[in-house]
Amino acid sequence: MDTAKNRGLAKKIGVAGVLALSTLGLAGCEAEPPSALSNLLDMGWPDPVTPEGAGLYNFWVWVWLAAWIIGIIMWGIFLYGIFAWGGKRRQKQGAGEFPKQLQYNVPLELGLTIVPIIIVMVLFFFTVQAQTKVTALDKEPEVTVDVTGFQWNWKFGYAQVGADLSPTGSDYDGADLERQKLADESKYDDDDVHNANPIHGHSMSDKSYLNYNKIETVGTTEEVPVLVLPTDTPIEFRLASGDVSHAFWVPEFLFKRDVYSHPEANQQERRFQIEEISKEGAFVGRCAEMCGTYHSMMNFEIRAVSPDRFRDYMRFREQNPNAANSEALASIGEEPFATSTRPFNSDRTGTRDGDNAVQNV
Ligand SMILES: [Cu+2]
Repeated sequence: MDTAKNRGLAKKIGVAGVLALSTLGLAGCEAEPPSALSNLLDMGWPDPVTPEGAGLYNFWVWVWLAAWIIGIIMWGIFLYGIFAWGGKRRQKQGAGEFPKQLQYNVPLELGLTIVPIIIVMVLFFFTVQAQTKVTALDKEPEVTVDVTGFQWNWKFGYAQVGADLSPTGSDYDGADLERQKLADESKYDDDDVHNANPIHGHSMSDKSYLNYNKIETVGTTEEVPVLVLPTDTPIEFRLASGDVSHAFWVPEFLFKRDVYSHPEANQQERRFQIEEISKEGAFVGRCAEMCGTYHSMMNFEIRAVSPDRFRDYMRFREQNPNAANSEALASIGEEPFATSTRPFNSDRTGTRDGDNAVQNV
């Protein structure tokens, strides 16, 4: 009789495990959860604007659902155990002090070992799937952007633009060879410099690894850099740091990647790709690696515009090399300055009264 009871309990736990697992099993990272579920379970994550972000978002919501289901089952079992087998209740029933003890019940113990292992394996499977999607370098980017983080701002340059979007009508190569040559020359010190070339034979002021482009957008203390990108277009980002470690983070991409000077020396990849930005708009970007005093003010904005307007923007910038980015934005009917964040005065002098917000921007 007792053995039969034990089997019953083991069976119930098994069924609960299978239920939780099949929910997970249904939940590929591609499958979009119902929106009511997302609103309830996304824990405040922003709505993604890239397919890669959507993959992460869906995975996040499904994992929360699985966690809640497993949690509720476990709490149910706890509470049942506490109330059904409590000492007082058993006393009233005239039963012995302890309920049936279940140690050394092999099927139960096997079940309680195998079910969590399967849960972890399923979570791991979908984690790898989502991660592979986000880090894949399998798109053919129409636009390649060089991102350079520095204390405490960003520089964005257009390295390559496909013919369809290019200001010239053919594949556009944005490398600024003149400045690149100057940068290359910084690799080695002159022989007469004291302690020349100390780091792997390179100068301490080596900047040859950075990319320089003809069309660049550089942030300043007064102006948040606005990186203009086309919607519905595969884009590649190449990250580099001019000094310490930073991190490129666009909350609406649900993605961030560390920005290093020499990521390859650390088995890191400097490139990442997105299949597209699926809607127009202004999306704030931030530095997500504590990089010094004004780290928290190291903001930027991605302004996603239609491919046609992107082409017009590129043409304006190509034809007006001395015009400000704000003028180019205005020329395609966009807000000239960042709308998702605002600049912060990082000049130490004159800001001791705590009034750091730059007005009138
Ligand atoms: Cu930073």
